[in-house]
Amino acid sequence: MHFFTLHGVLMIFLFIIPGIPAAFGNFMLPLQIGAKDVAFPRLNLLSYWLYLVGVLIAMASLFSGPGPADTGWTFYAPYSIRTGTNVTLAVLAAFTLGFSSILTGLNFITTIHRLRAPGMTFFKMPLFCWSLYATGWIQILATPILGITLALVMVERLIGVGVFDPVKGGDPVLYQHLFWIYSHPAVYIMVLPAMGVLSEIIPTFARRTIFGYKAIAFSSMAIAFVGYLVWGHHMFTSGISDTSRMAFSFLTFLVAIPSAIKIFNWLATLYKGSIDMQPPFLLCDHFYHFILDWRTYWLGVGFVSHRYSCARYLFCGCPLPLCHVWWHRFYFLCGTALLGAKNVRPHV
Ligand SMILES: [Cu+2]
Repeated sequence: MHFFTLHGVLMIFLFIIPGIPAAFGNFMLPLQIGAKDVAFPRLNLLSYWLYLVGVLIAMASLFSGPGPADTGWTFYAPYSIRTGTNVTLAVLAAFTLGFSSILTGLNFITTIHRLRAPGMTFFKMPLFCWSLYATGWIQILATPILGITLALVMVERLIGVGVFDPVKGGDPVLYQHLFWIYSHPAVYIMVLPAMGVLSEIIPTFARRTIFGYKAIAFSSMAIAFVGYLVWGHHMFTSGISDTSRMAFSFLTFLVAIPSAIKIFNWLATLYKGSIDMQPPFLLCDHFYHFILDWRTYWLGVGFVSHRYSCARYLFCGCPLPLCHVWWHRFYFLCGTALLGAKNVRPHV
């Protein structure tokens, strides 16, 4: 479990979340909207230092005290409250990295609202900026919830206040609600910027203007919004009611609509394009396979196997549903975000 926690925490908080927005967004956003810099350069620098401090704390949590956390990257209570491993430092690292992420989102949203060059209206912005804009709102609205939740874990571990541990009168399912209210939208912090990259690369290498510009722009916003409503799909086996399960399943399918809007508009952009098979384009193609697999998975196999595995879990205690979450994280998320990130390079 130490290894999986390490892998999860480093991959999610240190790499995929800041990856495209912090590394590429900072360079591309001002360039693409004709600004000299982001709106708050000093805050930007603070965000960088917070990231660095968060990384150092995460590293320190591996080598100090009672050894690396063994909770998994989700820090589920009550285990995360009770385990003797170094959860407090690991959680503090995620807390600090969260601050860095919030400041980046704040900066990008202000930059887009205030620093667009004259004539650069919202609907003239490149689609990568739209994706950063949608991502920024998630970073601002969702990340604080994670921050507060992790702070409560620290308080409970250090002072013993009963928030999540039932022995102290706390509620462990509350932890899952709070965690996933952030962590599902965080899926879109990771993938929306990658989708923005695709919306730039595909028209460039198909040598056509993007098909359905406004639809793609709005679909980013729609994904960001609907992403807040689906957290319960991570809790199908936590004892939530059948009604909640149905509602969260339905809402989760809703996300497929704006995602499919993107995919079909990309396809329409490729149609009759004069495609230049350069490496960035091939990586987009690969991304396509990831995301199409994902959608097929949700709509077909996913739904059936999900119900089946939930039932198995309820009746025989078989932890198969976990495989679903693993798949979601590692295959889809890391796959698409990484391929998106690899795409960012100067156009030929
Ligand atoms: Cu989710």
